[in-house]
Amino acid sequence: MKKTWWKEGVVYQIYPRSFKDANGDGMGDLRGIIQKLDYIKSLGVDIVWLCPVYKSPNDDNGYDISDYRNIMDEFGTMEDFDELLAGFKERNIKLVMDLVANHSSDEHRWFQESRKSKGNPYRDYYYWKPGKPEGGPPNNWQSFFNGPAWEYDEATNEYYLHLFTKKQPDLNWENPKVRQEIYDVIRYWFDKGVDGFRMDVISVISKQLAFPDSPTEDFTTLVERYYANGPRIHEFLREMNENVLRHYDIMTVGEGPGIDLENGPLYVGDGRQELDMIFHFGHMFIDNGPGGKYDPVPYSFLQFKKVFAEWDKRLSEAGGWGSIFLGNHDFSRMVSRFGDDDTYWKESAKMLSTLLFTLRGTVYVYQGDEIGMTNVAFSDISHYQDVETLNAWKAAEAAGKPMDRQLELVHMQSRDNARTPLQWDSSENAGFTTGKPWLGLNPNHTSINVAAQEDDPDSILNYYRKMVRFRKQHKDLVYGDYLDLLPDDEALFAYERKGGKHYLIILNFSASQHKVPLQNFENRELLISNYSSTDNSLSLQPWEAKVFLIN
Ligand code: ISL
Ligand code: CA
Repeated sequence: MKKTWWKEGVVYQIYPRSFKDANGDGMGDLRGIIQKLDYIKSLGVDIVWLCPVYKSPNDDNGYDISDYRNIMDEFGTMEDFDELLAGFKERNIKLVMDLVANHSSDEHRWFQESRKSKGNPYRDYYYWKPGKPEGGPPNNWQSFFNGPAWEYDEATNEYYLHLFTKKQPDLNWENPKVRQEIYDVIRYWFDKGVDGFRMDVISVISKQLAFPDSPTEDFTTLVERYYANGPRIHEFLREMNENVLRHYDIMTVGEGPGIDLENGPLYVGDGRQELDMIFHFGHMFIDNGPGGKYDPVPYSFLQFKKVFAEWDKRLSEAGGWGSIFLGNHDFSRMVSRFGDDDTYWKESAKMLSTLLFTLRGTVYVYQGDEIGMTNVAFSDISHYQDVETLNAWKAAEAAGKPMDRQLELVHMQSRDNARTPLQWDSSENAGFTTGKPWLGLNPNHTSINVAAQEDDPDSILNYYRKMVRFRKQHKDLVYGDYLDLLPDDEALFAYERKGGKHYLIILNFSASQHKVPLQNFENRELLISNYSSTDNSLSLQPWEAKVFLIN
């Protein structure tokens, strides 16, 4: 397997709005990140992925871009950006940006022109269609954030497509000019010295041009059958690769719903000349019901393990490379979701990080997870800001759903769980801002914060630091083969990693003690555990993690 910096590097994801506010307006900004460069370096990470910082009216927190070559007013200036980039370079940290190219903002100049007239040169930068003869939108597609995926525009008496909010019109990738515009944007940032892109919803950029009505309202089916993996997706990606990507030493990671075991390898397989990595949501959509995340089904631990085993197998067969993550700005907090954020908060947060750092693939750590930040439960919907959460709320109200239950679902699923400001210290605004935070802080910042963990050798923060170093010292944890040993165990996750060296990892996903039912690992040496007092045995305390070297 070919070795590269982006396979070995650990990525730290920054959601700038919630990271650190330098000017007291309550919103994180680039100068805030500059202030924390040494903190980021102290984690030992090699790569930072920065969520969108481009000019944006912020209908979806920067995922609606109105100018791809400028910085959002709230976040600072291009001078700030250049200083930040230089700060990363000085510290030998690569910077990966977010490319949101499935859609722009409706305030982008292209869209402003496009909507003016049917004959405007920018008209076919987007998808415009007349309504159905009997009235209403061109088809029954629904947007990711509830409601129809088409918005009527009076000026020209047509509808435009928006798979996300109506302020995020979908760009028409069929138009070669649009594709060249995007490649130019990519080149612009690479020429500045940026080291790669995470590509937002890249799985849906190629549309089914017949725009068929869907016979089912089931949203998951809609995405899988009609939105994702369109007919020209791989042609577009290959063209992008030929035009720009392959001319730079950079990394790419595509993301998107509808990427599964069958089509995943097509994005990243050896010789495909498309992307380096993708984020699939196999384990992240595990509790999504047919109606999506606000229609949840119970989460299955066996299925969770199976996702890792199957993806590892598929990708290695295809000569592709995986992305390992348990949370990001779109999901609830990993310790609340997969661990126990109450009694075994510390143990389970460390155990989950042990999983992250011992799987094959590039590891992505989401800001705040390194201190075990948890979900928040605001008492009232008025405290929430996320457009997905709010639209789902309105839809539930309109459908006459029980709203107590909906609030519980918001507590469980809202993207704002991951977006509350980073907890730097125990002071009133958690050291995040001197002003009023744009989104409420998690009240537990008085106990869960960076300052409290900085010098505590037993803290989650210092465990992350240790795991980052550990992974670097044991390259077989990056590249070695992966084998799940107990796929049917309801509480234990146990696997081997094998390269030149041989490792056994055993993880307890429960609050009871267990003896791991394995033989043939007699000659073992315990290298890491998340408990301070532990032994070489195969017994595990609640939420315990052990990593052994097998001789
Ligand atoms: O967030 C999800 C579930 O809650 C996903 O379905 C998500 O909408 C999808 O993965 C796309 O996410 C990305 O594009 C969106 C943006 O809102 C997200 O923040 C971004 O990560 C539209 O640009
Ligand atoms: Ca600010």
